[in-house]
Amino acid sequence: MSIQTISTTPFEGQNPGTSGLRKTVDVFRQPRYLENFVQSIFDSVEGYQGKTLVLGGDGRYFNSVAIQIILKMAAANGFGKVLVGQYGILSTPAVSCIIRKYQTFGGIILSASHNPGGPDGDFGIKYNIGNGGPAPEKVTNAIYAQSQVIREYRISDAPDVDLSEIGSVQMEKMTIEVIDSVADYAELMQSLFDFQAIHTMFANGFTLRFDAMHAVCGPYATTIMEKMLGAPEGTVVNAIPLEDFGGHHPDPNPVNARELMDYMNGPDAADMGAATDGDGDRNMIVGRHIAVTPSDSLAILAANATLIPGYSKGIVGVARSMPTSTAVDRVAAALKVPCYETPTGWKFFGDLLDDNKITLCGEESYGTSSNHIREKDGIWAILFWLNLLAVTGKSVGKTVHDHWKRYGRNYYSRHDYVNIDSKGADGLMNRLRSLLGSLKGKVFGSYVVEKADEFSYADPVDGSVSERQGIRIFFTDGSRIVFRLSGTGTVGATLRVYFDRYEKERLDMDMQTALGELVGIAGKIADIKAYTGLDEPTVVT
Ligand code: VG1
Ligand code: CO
Repeated sequence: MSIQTISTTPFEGQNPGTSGLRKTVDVFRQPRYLENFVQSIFDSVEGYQGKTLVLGGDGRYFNSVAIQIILKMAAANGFGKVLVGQYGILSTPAVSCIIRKYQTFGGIILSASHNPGGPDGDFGIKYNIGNGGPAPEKVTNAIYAQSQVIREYRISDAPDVDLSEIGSVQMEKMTIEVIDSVADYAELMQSLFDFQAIHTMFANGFTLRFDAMHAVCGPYATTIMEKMLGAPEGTVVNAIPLEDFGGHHPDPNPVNARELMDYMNGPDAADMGAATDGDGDRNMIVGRHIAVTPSDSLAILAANATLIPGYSKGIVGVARSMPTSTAVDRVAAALKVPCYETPTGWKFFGDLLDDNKITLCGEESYGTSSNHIREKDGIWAILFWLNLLAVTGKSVGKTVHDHWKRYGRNYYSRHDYVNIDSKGADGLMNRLRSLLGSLKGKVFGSYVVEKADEFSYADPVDGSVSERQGIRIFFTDGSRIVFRLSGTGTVGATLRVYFDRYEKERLDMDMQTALGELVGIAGKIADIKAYTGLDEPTVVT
């Protein structure tokens, strides 16, 4: 065994987006591509000599190849130890949990999350810091800068390590400890929720259908739901992680989790349906004939937090990403706790959680979590709902309707125009930017523009400013349209348009009917068809 120093030259575009570096497998498979990025991470952080790194991924294609390379590079760069999930499997929330529990230096997650996998799909890599959360922008900017001037990387020529057995092996001066992928995470869940109450609910015949979408949560959900909580075998479906997720987008929304939606709208619907994404940080909650919007889910969890053991003392504050609906704002106001509005992406919640400004946070993109870790957490959200239903005895549907009766309802939808031409997307945003000054007071049908701006965020903890985080048009009735470009795609550009309309009294309108006029206005103001070449959005959630 010896350590090699290999000369290299930079690759363009190794710029981490909303959540790590994501590219097609083809791009990642180029010689030196992964190595360059990993060395750039190590070169951008200080003080890791002799320290511990957590390493794992969602099991997608290229995961096992990448893990071996990263182990050899960690050994060559002087890490003392790597905690790696058995078979290289760790969900994103499990990595966050393990970093925090063992107070490691940081962690590397191999995943492109909800993006499709397989040889023709996407791959991704994300660095998390010692608080367990995604590296903040100052770190990701440094990694990118380093990737553009990199000259060499270090790697051991040790043979590949067998990751199928739990236990320790040595590589150079570094210890590699293969750990159970589920145990630490399951223990954390047990410390937050009333497992006994949920167990009793299942024993009394409550039914759950958990769709793991052939992604990382299969083993976690099977252990927690079926073994620990006594849900019947078969509760978890699509439970075996596959390298290509069975050819589907492992994205838990009503469009991509069609199978679950059909089941929950059919005659055999379970009491609750749930799904998680590629790396286990997203969740979707479904009741019989009702899908809970993620923005409502966050608001409902906040409103009921004191019913859950881990949050029985109440919450100190909440945060949501800017495009997320304002449903949680109303709950925060009623609880008299602050509500923070952050740019899209979990990395912006880290400081607020570390500084104890918030307890719960979430995004419209099917992400919710709390201060228990520093990532969004799919199984956590599902357990929160199960615990809530076990305590109240209500159905999912009644829980949602009761919430609307008390707080009013935010009709909410997101329209995605996927893989459009980048020039067109930039053109659309630039034109909107140029219109901002002239929109105020303009009348569109029954709507009047109250103000329009471009969101920028100053982190209240460290003062760092993130600009150009989305264009917002507010109307006098409190409705809102938001435009932003995705930072997780790998081909062309993706335009996201978010619609949010609040109604105090009219609680049972059809979603697309309630938002129809706003959708038309967005198309008109942004001239979406001309810039994207699309008559209709690609995905509506
Ligand atoms: C999307 C979502 C964002 C989420 C991010 C990562 O980003 O909108 O809310 O945090 O994905 O989620 P974008 O830039 O494409 O809109 V995950 O589960 O893919 O890591
Ligand atoms: Co994810």
